[in-house]
Amino acid sequence: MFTRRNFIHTTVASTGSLLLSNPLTQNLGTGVRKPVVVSTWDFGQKANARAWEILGRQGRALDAVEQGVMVIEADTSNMTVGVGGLPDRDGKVTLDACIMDEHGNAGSVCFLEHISHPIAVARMVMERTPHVMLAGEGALDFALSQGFKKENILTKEAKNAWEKWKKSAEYKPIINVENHDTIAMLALDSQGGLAGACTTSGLAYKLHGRVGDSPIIGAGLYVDPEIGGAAATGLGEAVMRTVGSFLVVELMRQGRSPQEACMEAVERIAKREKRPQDMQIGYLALGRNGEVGAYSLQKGFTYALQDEEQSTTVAALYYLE
Ligand code: SD4
Repeated sequence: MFTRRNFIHTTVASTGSLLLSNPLTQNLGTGVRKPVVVSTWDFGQKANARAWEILGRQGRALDAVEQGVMVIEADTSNMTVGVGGLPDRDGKVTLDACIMDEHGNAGSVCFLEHISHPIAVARMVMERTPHVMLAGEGALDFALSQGFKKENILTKEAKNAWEKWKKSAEYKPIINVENHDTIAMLALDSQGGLAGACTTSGLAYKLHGRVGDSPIIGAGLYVDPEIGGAAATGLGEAVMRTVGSFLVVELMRQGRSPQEACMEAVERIAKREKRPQDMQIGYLALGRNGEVGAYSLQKGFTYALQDEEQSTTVAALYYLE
């Protein structure tokens, strides 16, 4: 449903950029906007600022997305990404991340412990191994072999939160984790190169061994250099069941705008899931012309955008009232 609040917010935020996709503007853009970077949630603005330091001096989108999301991985004040992430129900912080470059190459790590920058390890998997994905102890061994150091990434605050949770041990996904969550970033550089990155500690208090959508190429992130990129945040199981980010990009290939593609992918989940009201899913998409789309199942999903004209956050339109 399009609410008045979202309508106003999106309209204001899109002033000055015809390519910022929303129902008012999505068909008006004809040129190419680059460079541009978008990322999930309000905290994406901080990550975009770092990415922009690279994009603004004609750097590579791949470097921008890696460096950008690393800002959030290093930030102990958020409890959903990198150091400071909330642990699983056994008290272990296990991280998932993936990255794709402007040629469609991909690298990923999942179920990785003790390393604060899983995105950098994912990039090394892409660039230094013949593989796409490394998991668990193998991913850790690989990281150590590449010079990463084993760290304690369970902060006191996260440990305390887990101790408190253990008293009731009630497990249910939290719909919007106080508006900061998985960070996924998509960037288009001044040469037209597209890249994406996604990194998370996953669902808080998940079963030990659980891996979400974020490190799965095609689910949490997908970049097709010819078409555009898409990324997901929210309940990974629902995204994985529909191969969400790949779906968004494929819909764009068939001619949907990034906005229309995100909407269709969310609607598919809303129709398939038994209790969509109990979960949140947000998609963010970037076309290769710099057009942006975003849509979520419920109210609350925001994304951050930076281009030559603006650095802003936008409340995404959403499906359920
Ligand atoms: C996961 N998709 O592990 C991630 C978590 C997330 O908003 O994005 N939450 O399922």
